[in-house]
Amino acid sequence: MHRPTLIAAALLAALPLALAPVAQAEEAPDRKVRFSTFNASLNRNVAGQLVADLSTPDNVQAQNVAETVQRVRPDVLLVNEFDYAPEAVDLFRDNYLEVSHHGSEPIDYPYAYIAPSNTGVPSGHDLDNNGSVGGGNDAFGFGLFEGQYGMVVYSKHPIDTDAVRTFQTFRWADMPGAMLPDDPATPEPADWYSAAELGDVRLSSKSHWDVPIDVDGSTIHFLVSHPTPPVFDGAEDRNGTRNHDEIRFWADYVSSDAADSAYIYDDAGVYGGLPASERFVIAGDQNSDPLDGDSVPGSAQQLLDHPRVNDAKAPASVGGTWAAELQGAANLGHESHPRFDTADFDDRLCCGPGNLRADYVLPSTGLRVLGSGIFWPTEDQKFYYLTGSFPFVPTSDHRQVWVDLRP
Ligand SMILES: [Ca+2]
Ligand SMILES: [Ca+2]
Ligand SMILES: [Ca+2]
Ligand SMILES: [Ca+2]
Repeated sequence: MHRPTLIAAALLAALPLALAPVAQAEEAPDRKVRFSTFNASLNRNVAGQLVADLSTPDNVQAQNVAETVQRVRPDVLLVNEFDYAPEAVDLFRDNYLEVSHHGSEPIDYPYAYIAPSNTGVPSGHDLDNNGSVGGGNDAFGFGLFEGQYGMVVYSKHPIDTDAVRTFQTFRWADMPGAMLPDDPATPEPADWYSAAELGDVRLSSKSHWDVPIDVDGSTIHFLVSHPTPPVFDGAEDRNGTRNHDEIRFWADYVSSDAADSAYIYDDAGVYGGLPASERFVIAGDQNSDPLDGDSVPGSAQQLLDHPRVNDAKAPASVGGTWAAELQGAANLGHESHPRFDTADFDDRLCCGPGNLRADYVLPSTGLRVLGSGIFWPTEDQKFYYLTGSFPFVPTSDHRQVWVDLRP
């Protein structure tokens, strides 16, 4: 209906002023594909609530999520924190994405992919060692019900669904040199989990998916996940170590040395990683800032410093710097520059890590980066009502992140 030039002009007019120069300087009228990740907080407290909320067009938070996506207008999008419910995929399209909000242009995604998540799936073990079995902490991934905090991919380009690989059931202990947590109360190393538990414990707190996207006739592998936050545990750091290894999974998967990924098997039992000839984009809330927060040191660097990953034009925003200065407290002790922050967390020194770079879109070195950005307006910019400032959270505590590539 619209020529690309008109869409680009409308987009530039719609973007906050501070973000526009990124797109303006880099925008090419043809041959551009925008990959994006957004932890949208479309999780709910009980099973079925997300479907109920999306069954009408009236949920204000879902409207805000959809409008954010419409303002950023990615071609390929990962949504983290979207409770697993296949019917919710269409409901979000029909009642929110394909509807105008505050004058936004509706957006169509003809293709989508969703699959089950480890969250809330009972493991049958006492994984948090509190003396009883059951509840979110003893599930294969933390969740109050099956599929809470899941994820979904939307795309304007065809998804090769038959070639998708999922790694939901891959066992943590099958990763060579896994950073298995240690019970500090016993002399034996790496013994937080019993041998029986390690026979079942899965690496992925949600799932890891390799989703091949057909962009103008050639494939880009969209490698998506949502590693556990490295907190909500004890001295054994079972979540910190798991976060590290969930990130490591993709580092091994894309290694140009096939020996590094030979141990990996998918849910269909097929072994091996991504051939070195393939192009990819790693995306998702990795729950790990390179320098700040509670990660095991070096966790994010496994990807940022990877020889096959290009982070040279890292997404940034003016709003991240503005928010860190306004909110102060924990942010004052941070080492990462706040323009790279993607999440507006609790800043109080008692209670939270402050703002972090948590959400990443990381292309392979074979893809040319045309531009990138983070949707984080300052208070005087047009779309501030979509992001707010902690503790005012109208949409999500995370910001949408994108990278533009020459396919
Ligand atoms: Ca327990
Ligand atoms: Ca021990
Ligand atoms: Ca904050
Ligand atoms: Ca920060």
